[in-house]
Amino acid sequence: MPLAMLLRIDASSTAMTASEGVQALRAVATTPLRLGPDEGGRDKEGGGKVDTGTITKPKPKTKRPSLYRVLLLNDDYTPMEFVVLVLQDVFNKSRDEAMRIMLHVHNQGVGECGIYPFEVAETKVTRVMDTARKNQHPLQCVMEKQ
Ligand code: TYC
Repeated sequence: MPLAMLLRIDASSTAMTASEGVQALRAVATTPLRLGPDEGGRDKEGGGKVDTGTITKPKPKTKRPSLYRVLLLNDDYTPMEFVVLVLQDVFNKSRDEAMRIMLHVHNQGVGECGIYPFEVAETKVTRVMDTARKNQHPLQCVMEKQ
């Protein structure tokens, strides 16, 4: 409530009784001060926070995305050259790195092609599975949460 209204000191004011005056002064004394940003938004005693009426931007909360490992599985039928080409094309590996990963999968049964955020990993798995199916190879590709 504006001070002028509480104290009835505006043009349309009428006489105030003593108890009205005391009430008005109490209201002024108990109304929180609206402090500006340079006053730290704290009351004069340096106590708790006071509503400054200032709208501030909420702090942007950034979350790092969960990561997923994309794995190739070995089988007895998919040609080695096909696996190497998939690793170069889908996972952007060099010829040497693609060969290394393919041989690792061939010998160990499973191997990592890369680690990506969920949607990137999902897209890569889909691309591998789609090209394998189109070429009638049983190659399997899966993703697992890191
Ligand atoms: N084991 C396959 C072969 O001997 C080659 C192969 C490698 C297949 C890796 C799948 O993910 C794979 N032709």
